[in-house]
Amino acid sequence: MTAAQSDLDAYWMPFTANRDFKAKPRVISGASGHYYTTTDGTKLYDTFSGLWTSGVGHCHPKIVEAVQKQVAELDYCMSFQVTNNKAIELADRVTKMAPDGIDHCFFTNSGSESVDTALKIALGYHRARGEGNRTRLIGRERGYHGVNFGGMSVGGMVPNRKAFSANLIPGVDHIRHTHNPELNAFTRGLPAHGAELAEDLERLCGLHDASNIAAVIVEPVAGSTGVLPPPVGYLERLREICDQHGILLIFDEVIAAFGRLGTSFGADRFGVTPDIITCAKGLTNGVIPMGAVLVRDSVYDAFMQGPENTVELFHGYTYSGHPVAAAAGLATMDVYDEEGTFEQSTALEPHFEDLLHSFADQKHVIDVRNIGLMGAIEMAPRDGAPGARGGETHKRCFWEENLVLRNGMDTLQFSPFLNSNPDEMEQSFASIRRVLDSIE
Ligand code: PXG
Ligand code: PLP
Repeated sequence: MTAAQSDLDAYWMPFTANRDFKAKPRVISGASGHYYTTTDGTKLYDTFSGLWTSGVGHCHPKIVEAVQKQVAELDYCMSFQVTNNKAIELADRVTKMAPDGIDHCFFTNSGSESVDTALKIALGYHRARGEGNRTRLIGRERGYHGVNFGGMSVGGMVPNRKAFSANLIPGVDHIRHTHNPELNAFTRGLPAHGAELAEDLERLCGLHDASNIAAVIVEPVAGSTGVLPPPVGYLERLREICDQHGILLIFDEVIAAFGRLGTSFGADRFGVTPDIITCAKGLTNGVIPMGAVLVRDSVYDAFMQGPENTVELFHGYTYSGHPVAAAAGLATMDVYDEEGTFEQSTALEPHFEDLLHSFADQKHVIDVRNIGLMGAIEMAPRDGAPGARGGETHKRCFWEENLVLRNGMDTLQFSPFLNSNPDEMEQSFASIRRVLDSIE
């Protein structure tokens, strides 16, 4: 091992081929705006805004300043029985941005925690209303809801579930995913075909009796499994079926919230309001970890019964509503407002869409899909080596083009900055084309 490699050895990297990375490491030690800097001083353009996370760019001065000020003013305070001014302010601010009727906010530290919190709230809600038999949770194939036991169980990513199969939580079913390349390949925006897949929820209501089902959780646009926008009419139909049967609808907006679709929430873009929204990432621009669960008044009110001196929900984290994270969140919301970030995102969408679809006739490309500033270019897998073509593209972009590009197997995924410079975005796609031109 070289010195650099042995230094890395202690660190077990998440969702990474550790040995492969450590055999030839290149480590990021700085960032500014739309670029990272590595320990050897190389600048890398970030095509994925962190992991769909840093929408207004890295080290935004306004957020940095707010964090520096807060950490010197109130670094931490107990989150149970007492609270802090910044958490209160951020809950108020975010619920005012949320769709009408969603007026309460529970803080977590990540998307995974938000999802597990939302599932527990759904179960507690039905129990508080005397429908404690509603315990079944419904997810969707190809969904990603984080890595904690609840989120993994309602999730539908096979590699994430495979090793833990016997220990997934019981009482979970999945509706079918909506990806249908035979009918919808190369769609710009929402696919025309597939609204009828929402009827799969009716099938599960028939199988279990709807009176046993607590909640359905879906990403409005499936992100991690390669950007799958919902078919026209699909989310509306899910909402109708949930209303008909008293089932809570949860939108997992860890990616979709805060401007990624040009709106405050994915719910706004699609005109469908769920009962619960989970978010994280763009809540603080990734600067300090934080997530949130936003709930309808009727959900919150169901808990607010009984003696007033009793705890209504036996759930919470040491760091729920952390003051430094909340200060980062408040500064992030200021940036969104002052810089018109969501309008910037909306304005970039057509250009981003054209750039993506200019790859439609590139060698190996079998589908291109996009909505908002979420996009995917899917390549055919190599015979007997699924993922190899995507992995090689990622690596060559990293080393030859100084570009951080995300691939999920053979699908290249894109999450440009909400305030991207169009020229830089174009140059990044030119780099990717150079690499794809020479990939077998
Ligand atoms: N729900 C959704 C919809 C997500 O996208 C999570 C939950 C979990 O959040 P945390 O903060 O616990 O990671 C996510 C996270 C990718 C990628 O490459 C996506 C996520 C995380 C890492 C990679 O698409 N999404
Ligand atoms: N494990 C132990 C032993 C703890 O004391 C706590 C919190 O007090 C936890 C886990 C949970 O940690 P957190 O609240 O940061 O999620």
